[in-house]
Amino acid sequence: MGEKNISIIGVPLDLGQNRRGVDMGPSAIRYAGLVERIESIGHQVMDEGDIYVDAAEQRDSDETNLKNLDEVVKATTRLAQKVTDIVESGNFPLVLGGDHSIAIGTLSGLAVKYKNLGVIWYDAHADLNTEETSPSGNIHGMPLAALIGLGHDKLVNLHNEGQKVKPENVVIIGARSVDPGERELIREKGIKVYTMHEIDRHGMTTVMEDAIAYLKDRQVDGVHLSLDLDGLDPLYTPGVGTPVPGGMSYRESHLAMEMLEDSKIITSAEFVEVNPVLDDKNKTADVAVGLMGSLFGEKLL
Ligand code: EXY
Ligand code: MN
Ligand code: MN
Ligand code: MN
Repeated sequence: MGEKNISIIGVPLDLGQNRRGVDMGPSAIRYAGLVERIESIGHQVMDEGDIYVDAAEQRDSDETNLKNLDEVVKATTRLAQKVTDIVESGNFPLVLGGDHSIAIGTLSGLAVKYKNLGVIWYDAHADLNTEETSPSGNIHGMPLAALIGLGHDKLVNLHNEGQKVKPENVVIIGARSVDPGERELIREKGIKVYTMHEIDRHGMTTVMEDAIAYLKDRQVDGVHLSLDLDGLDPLYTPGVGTPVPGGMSYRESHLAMEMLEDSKIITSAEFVEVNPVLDDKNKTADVAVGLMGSLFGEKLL
């Protein structure tokens, strides 16, 4: 594994959803020993602190089915600029959530450099809702829609105008809770999705081999891993805001990370939805740090 220069950014944002506590995700992950873990593998690590997040005037106000829109836009805009700076400095951006709405900032920042970026969305959910289709008005269920150019223009045009990610460059892995509007969008845009059914039928090895080959065929100029800890089964990651039973196992997830490391295709990553308030001790943050270890080349032997 070539030594990397990794820049860590925390995003203590919980305004993209309703359950308090996920703003403490970055602290929980640091407390789980992230910096030491990655340094022990031989990488250079720079912890660049946290993005400032404004307090919400009317938290969860949902007159527009886009709760806390302005505060989410402000925080993700700051994040986008920071990610652009990190990428332009030549470092590897490692973003810590915070709820999954932060991905709008991360990927908007990456899109300044990567014009044909691949995205691996490791998640129980598709996160492809818009204000028209969302059952909750929570923006953490909308990032991928906004990034492919659909939804409120403050989200779609964040940091720079228009679409940041092409739908044909997206691979969703682990989906098992997909809303009607999202299903329609997946069919309409032909988005590649490996649900838990495919993972059960074919196994994680085949799914990851196919996903990596698919993205290579797309001639992507980088691949971003957006890993939502609720993609794993809640048995392993109970500290998440929207747990869904029947998820990916601890070992399936490590195998996925090990295969991504082996492929050398990953150019940036974010780990989101760690909520220590809902957790069993710091178990979910511990799992997140372990997965990052595998993603950055930690070996079992
Ligand atoms: N699909 C549901 C919604 O849009 O409200 C649940 C979304 C959960 C999103 C979490 C981040 O993955
Ligand atoms: Mn998600
Ligand atoms: Mn999710
Ligand atoms: Mn979630």
